[in-house]
Amino acid sequence: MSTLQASRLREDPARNELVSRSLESAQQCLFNQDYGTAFVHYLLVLNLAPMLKDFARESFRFTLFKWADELDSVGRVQDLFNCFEQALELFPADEVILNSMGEHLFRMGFRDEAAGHFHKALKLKPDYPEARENFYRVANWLVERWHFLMLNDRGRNQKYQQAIQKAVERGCNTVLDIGTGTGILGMCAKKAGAAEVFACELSKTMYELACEVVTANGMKGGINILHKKSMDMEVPKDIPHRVSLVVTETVDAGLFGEGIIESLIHAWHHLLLPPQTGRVIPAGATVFGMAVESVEIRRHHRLCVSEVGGLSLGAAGQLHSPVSCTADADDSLEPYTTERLSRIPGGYTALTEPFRALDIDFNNVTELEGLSSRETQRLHLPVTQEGNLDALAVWFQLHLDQESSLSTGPQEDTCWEQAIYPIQNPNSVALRPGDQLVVDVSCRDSFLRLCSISVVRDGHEIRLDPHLSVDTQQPGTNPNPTPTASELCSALAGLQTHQSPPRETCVLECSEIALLNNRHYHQSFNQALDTLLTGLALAKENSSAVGPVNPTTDPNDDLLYFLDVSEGFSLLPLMAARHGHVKAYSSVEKSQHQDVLRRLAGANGVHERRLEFWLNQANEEDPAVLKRPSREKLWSAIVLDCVETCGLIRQRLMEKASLEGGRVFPERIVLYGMLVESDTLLLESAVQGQEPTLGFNIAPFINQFTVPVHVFLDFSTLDCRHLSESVELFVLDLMKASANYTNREVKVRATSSGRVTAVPFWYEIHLDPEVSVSTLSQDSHWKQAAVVLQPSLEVRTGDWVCLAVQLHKSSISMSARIDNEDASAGLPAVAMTTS
Ligand code: 44T
Repeated sequence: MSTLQASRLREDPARNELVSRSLESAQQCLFNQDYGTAFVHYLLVLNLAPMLKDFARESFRFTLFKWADELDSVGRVQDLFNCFEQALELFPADEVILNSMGEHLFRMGFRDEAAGHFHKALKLKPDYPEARENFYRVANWLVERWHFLMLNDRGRNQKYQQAIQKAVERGCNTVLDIGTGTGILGMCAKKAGAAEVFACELSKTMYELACEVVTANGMKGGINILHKKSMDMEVPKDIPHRVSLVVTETVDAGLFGEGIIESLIHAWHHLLLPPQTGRVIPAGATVFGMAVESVEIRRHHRLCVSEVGGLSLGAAGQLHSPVSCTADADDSLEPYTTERLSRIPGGYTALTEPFRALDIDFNNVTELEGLSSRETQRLHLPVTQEGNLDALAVWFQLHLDQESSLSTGPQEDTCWEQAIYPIQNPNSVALRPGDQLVVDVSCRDSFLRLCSISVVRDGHEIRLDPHLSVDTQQPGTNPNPTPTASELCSALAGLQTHQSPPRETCVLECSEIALLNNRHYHQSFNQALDTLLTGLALAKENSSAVGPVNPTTDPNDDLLYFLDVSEGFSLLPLMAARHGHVKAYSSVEKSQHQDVLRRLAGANGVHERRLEFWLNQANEEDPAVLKRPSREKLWSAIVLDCVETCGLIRQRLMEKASLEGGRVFPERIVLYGMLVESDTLLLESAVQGQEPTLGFNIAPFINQFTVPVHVFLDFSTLDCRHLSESVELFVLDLMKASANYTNREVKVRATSSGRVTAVPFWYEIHLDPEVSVSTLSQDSHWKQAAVVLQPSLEVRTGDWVCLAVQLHKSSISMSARIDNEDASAGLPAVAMTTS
């Protein structure tokens, strides 16, 4: 304590007494690990004597974090956040506290709020690596990546601008931009000369961005931006009077997913002038669909294998992805997912011509209101191409006005993805020319729903989902009652249906389904497990042969303990348990998923005692401590899932790797990368100057949310030029977690001239010295990631590029420079720094 502080304290003896006693108590409690009491004492001290803040900051933070962990572990969420709020009242600009609160928020699923905290922490201290890493992980939620794509799509921006300009010139003088994003359409209206422009945006981050952007473009007074959902707006509270033009692009790949129908119905009733005087851009839309074959869609949405890793999957029941569009009324699953078909790995085949699924006029409120009560429309689509029915793909044309429209189709060169309605029949549906595919189109709870009902072949109609209660008899088809599925199955060679009674169904994530479908992955694990378990069993036999024999020993004594700490559904414990003399611990949490594993255990001859779900046993006092097998001191083997589906190393991997144990699976992962030139990656990560955004200054604002690592990349279909061979970038030894280096410089030779804009990377996962799996393989459930270099680097053929790779905790960063010196040896020079 400084003498100044000491002298100030002296001014009020009673208060000083209280402060110093409380401080002492705080320190004592801290020493006794009574963090709750220590925290209260610190709060008192710092509120009474703010001049002690600097002195006590470190211990206060430490106390807070410890206490928060305790509150967290007993589920006292509200208390936890109250503590953080009290702490932030005392230290509003403390980046460490902000970051830590962000981490708690994130873990509890409050991603937007978490991101806000990381962003604040980073603004306070731009070189704070923890906050930076955290921010990069969540920036995607705050400002979704499609904003960059849409803003970079000059064609789209220009079409909207022209339509808006025409409308304003024809007398639409008051404008509301619904879902303004960065404010671009509102600015178009203002620039076109609209007298009054209003804009609303429901996301807080986007609203704040729009305000910054509009100010920077000198339109602060000209556009009134509200942080509101349009449906919560009223005249005159939010806008003084009704407007003559609503502009909006609140549409997703499936057109209705952002709620455009509800927003427009509300706007027509409350915010817009009556039709003729009032109008909407876009004026309407036409939705198209098409049946497709795609291996990539198939392997992510339904189980395509009956056996993996020596396990028969017959007893698994019906497993499907969380994306499902059935005729069931109370179907709460997402009806579609999205893909950019032009870039889908493995390509796709169109099995029908594109068909018109729906037309909608946004300027007709009766039509909008009638949409959800429109009768289901049944379409008969001629099959034009032989192939497996894997999905219906949907896109649309947005009619901005009479003359101009935008298309989101698979053939167009746009930023748009298509909506994908996967088929989840347990058996494949082989279509051939001459067949008719029967599809129902309806519009329920604001989603367009497309459902493949049946296939008509040679006058017979065969249902794709035999549990449907709808009557499939159609004019023009066989007038006889629908034959049973099995009759038709034998009659219609090649077209199979599911014949068994309803089975247990269970939903898995798309990546979990793709993993189950990955034979090679499971085979590799099986091989490595075999080697390991045989080796361990032999070693055990040898040691017990020399030791004293104890006849009372528990038979469990000679078991090998196998722990799988993978997140998500995993068959590995079951595969291990099948090897005899193994007790396997699975980290699968959901009871439905545990049931599937239990059924599979039963059907594959694994005794139920040999498979346990360790997360069930976490004890009350300390849920984080895993109950170890009582006899055995160590795990014989621990399995880690090192790489997340998105292509990043799993967070806290090294902490998991240092669990006491014998063998760690995998033992080593090797990171590979390649220099590439890819404009696509640039367009997806940052707005490229003012040119695409019609001269408006938007880039510097939204680009604050640029992240240097692009995830969920498909390197196999990325539009890019390879500027080098692939090169080993980093090795992570999981058996010796502490021995890893954190920085490495790798030299790589440019094989072509060009501009290095990115370094895509992937992993070779070494299970043992002989067996490895690559996250780049065709049937992998992993995607890849790429570091986008800022700025990019010009190279000429033969140049040596020095890549400095850094691994901080589990996040990778890279920088590149040309380094043509010392390359004479011909071998890549490598420098490493250990942690
Ligand atoms: N993504 C397209 C969907 N909003 C576009 O908060 C295409 C996805 C996409 N604000 C790859 C490529 C693409 N009142 O900021 C959002 C949203 C806001 C509203 C106020 C309302 N009623 C709403 C409704 C939405 O509007 C903004 C635009 S939504 C556009 C969605 C490039 N993946």
